Amino acid sequence: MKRLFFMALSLLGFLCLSVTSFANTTEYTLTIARNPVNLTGNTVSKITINGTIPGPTLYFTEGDEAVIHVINQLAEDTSVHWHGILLPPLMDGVPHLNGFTGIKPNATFTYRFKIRQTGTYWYHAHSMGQEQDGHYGAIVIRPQQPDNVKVDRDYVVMLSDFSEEESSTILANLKMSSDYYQNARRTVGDFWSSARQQGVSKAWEEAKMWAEMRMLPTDLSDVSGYTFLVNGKNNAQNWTGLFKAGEKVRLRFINGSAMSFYDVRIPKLAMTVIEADGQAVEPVTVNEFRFGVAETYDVIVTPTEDIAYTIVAEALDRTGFALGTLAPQAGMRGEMPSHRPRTLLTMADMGMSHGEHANHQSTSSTDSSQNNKMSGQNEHTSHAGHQMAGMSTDSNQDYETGVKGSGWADAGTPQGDKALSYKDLRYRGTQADTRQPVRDIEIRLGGNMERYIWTMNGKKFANAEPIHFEYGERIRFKFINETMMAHPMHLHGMFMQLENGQPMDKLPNKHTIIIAPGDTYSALLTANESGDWVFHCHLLYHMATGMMTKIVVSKQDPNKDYSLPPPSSHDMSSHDMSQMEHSEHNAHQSHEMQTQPVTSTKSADMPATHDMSQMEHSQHQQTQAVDKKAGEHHAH
Ligand SMILES: [Cu+2]
Repeated sequence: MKRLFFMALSLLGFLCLSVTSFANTTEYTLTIARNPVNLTGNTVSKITINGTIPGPTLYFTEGDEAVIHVINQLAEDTSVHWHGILLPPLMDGVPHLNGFTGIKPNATFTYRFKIRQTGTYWYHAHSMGQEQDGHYGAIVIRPQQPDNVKVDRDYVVMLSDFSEEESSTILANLKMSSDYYQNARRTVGDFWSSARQQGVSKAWEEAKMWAEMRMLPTDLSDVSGYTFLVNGKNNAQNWTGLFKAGEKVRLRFINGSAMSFYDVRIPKLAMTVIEADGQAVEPVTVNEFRFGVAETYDVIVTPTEDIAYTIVAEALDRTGFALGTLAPQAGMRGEMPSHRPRTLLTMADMGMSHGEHANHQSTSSTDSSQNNKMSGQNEHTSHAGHQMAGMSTDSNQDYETGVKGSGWADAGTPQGDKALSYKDLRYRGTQADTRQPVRDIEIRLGGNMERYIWTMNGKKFANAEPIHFEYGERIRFKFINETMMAHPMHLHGMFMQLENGQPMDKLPNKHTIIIAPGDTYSALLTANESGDWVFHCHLLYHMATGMMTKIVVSKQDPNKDYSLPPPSSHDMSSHDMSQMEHSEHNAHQSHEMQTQPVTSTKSADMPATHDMSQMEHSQHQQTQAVDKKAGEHHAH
C-alpha cells in the first residue's frame, strides 16, 4: 500500500514536471534590416538581425513551444529557415512551399513550433542570396533532463564567409564566367612541374582535357576573396573563448558559410566529437575535421595549460583562415598557423580513375604515394597515404574524405594526426527504424559550367518534378557526384541516416551530407514528416542556379499501422558496400588504436558510452511518441 502510494506520488510528480516543462514558451523577436557594416576596412550595407552579424543565438529547451516573431525591414521579401529543426512544414520557412509566401517588406511573421530535439543548429534566410549578405544565426537546444555531457564552458563557434560584394553581384559574376573567382588558376609553372613528374606528353594530355571540360584543376571552390569570420569577428578582432586550465570546454561548431569548406583544427588540443548535425554520436577523438557548408559538429576540448590556443579553420582553397582563440584571459593570442599547400584536382576527383583506383589499393603503400605524385598532387605526406598503409579496400564508396588520390581527399593532415572520417560517426543510442529500404532513389549531381547551372538528375529546380514518398516509407538515396566539386546536400524536415558502414541501428543522423567530387554515397530515410520539403545543395550559388528538388511526403493514413519492428542491433544494411565497410571499420579502428594514443584515452574523460546510450534511447522514444502525435494531428 505504502509502495503504491509512493508510485502514485512519483507519477504525479512526473506529470507535474512534464506539464510545466511542456507548457514553457520561449519567445524571440528578430528584426531583419540593412545596416552599415565594416569588417574589411570598407563600410558596406549588409543584412543584420537585431543589428548584428550573425544574429543572436537562440536558446531553447527540448519540449519548449518556440515562438519567434520575424519583422522584415528590408525592401524585399525575406524568410527564416530553421536548419535541422523538426517542425510542421508551414514553419520551415521556404517561400512558395506549404502555403508560405515569404515575409513581405514591413510585415511580421510569427513562427510557432514545438521543440522535439536537442543539439546545435542554425537559422538563415531562404530568400535570394540574403544568407550570404548576413542573414544567419545559431540555435542551441538544451535537453530537458540535466545534460549527460557535463562541461565547464559552452561556446558557439559559428564560421562564415563575408564578402564586401552583394550576393547578387557574386551570382552575376559567376553567370558571366564560372571561373570569375579563380584567381588561383593553374599556371604555366604548374604545367612544367607536372610535366617533370609525369612527362610532357601526359601533362599536355591532362591540360588539354581540363581545357576541353572548361574546368580548372583548382575548381575545388568556385568563389574566393572572402573574409572569414568566427562568430562575426574577423581575424584581427579575434573571437576569444575563456577557460581555466583543466576545464572541459564544449565548442559548438557551425559552418554558416555560403560557399566555404574548411579544415578545422586546434593545434595542441585533441577534439572529441560528440554530436554531428546536432545529433548524438559516440565520442571520437580527432585532431581535425573537414567541415562542409551547413554542417555542425560539437566537440569537447580540455586545455590543460595556461596558454592561448588558436582555433584554426583553414579554407579548402587555402586562400584564408577563420581564426579564433581559447585563452585563460582576454587579449591573448596563440600561434599563427601557416597555410597548407593548395591541392589540385586530379582524375580521381573527376570520377575518371576508378579503374586505376582499384589497382591503387592493392599496391604497397610506397607505390600508393608514388601514385599520388603522378596524379599531380603536392608532394607531402598525405592523410590518404597514412590510411592506405593500414587498410585494404577496393570500394570507391569509402566514406573517407573523398576518393583516395583525389585532390579533395588531400587535406594535408600531418602524419600521425587523425582527421575525422564520415565512417567514424556512430549514432549514440539506437536508431528506431532499422528496416531495409523499399526502394532506391538515385540523385545524380551535375552541372553545366558554361552557363553556371547546377542540377539534380539532369534538371534544375524550375524544371524538376517533385519526388513523392508515402508517409512512413523507408527509402535509400543514392548520390552520384558527376562533378568536380563537393556538394553538401541538405534535406529539410527530416534526418537522413548516412550509410557509412556502421550497423543499421548505429547509422548517424545527418541533415547535410558532403558528397565528395566524383564519389558516390548512400543514405536512408524514414519519410515520417508529412509535407513539402526541399532537398538541395547548400552551396548558395549552386542552390540559386538549380541544384534543388522538392520532396513530398503524403499525409498519414488513419487506417494504417505505422508501428516499427523492434530495432535490431544485428541487422546490417543490405547494401553490399556497407557490409564490406563494416569489417573495414573494425580494421580501421584497431589500426587507429595502435597508431593514435589520443583515441585510447577517450573513455577516461568522457562519461561511459553505455550510460549515455541509455539516456539517449529513452529520449529518443519520447521524441517518437511526440512525432506520432504530431503526425496524427496532420491527418485530421
Ligand atoms: Cu553544390
